[in-house]
Amino acid sequence: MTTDLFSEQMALQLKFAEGAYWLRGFALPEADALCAILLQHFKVYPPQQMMTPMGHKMSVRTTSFGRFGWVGTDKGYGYAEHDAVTKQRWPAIPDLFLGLAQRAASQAGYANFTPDTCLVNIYATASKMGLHQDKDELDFTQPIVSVSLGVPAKFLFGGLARSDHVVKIPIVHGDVLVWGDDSRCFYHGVDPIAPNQHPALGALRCNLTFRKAR
Ligand code: MD3
Ligand code: FE
Repeated sequence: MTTDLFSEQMALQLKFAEGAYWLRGFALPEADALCAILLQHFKVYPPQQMMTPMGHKMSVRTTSFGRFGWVGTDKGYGYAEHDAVTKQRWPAIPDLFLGLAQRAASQAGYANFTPDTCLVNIYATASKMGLHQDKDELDFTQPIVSVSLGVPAKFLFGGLARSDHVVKIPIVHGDVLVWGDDSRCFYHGVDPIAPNQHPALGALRCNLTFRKAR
């Protein structure tokens, strides 16, 4: 019975900019399993504080799945096939993750989403991400799918210019956002995470972003 109620809620879908969709609770049916896989993954592929292009250490920690992962050291940054610290390749994107990302993309109207990377950003209390654009991928016709798990966050969403008006959207555990078309290269960021507790992830927020890098 509860599952039926959940399916009703899952239908809540908001288009909040051209090409951008907020699928509230879309990942809730898989959320516990996603968290369990992530916690295992962290033991073998430890999340690292990457360097920004400007040489600053990020407050967020990052690890990856897929053929490509994100690397940011003082020697350079971008998508790579090996981790800069451990020299390992990353494991394949789990089918559960891939299926979820593709269903979210197709729900938002992007039929042939073929991500080759899943970046995992881990936010502790006070971690944040400054306003930036995601422009290191080759094919901007492919959307970006973001899955939020753990404690809530305020997502910052601007426009194509850094000076464009920024709106804040409250993102919770299980929310999925899809960005493509006109919004694909919009400025975005995350406000500092407020102290909070989540049953599966404690004080953490984990964000999965699925992209086609190459
Ligand atoms: C809006 N991560 O890793 S994901 C990132 O919550 C990043 O960890 C944030 O921004 C996080 O680069 C936000 C959602 C996201 C991703 C790409 C976008 C939002 C976007 C591209 C255009 C507009
Ligand atoms: Fe980004």
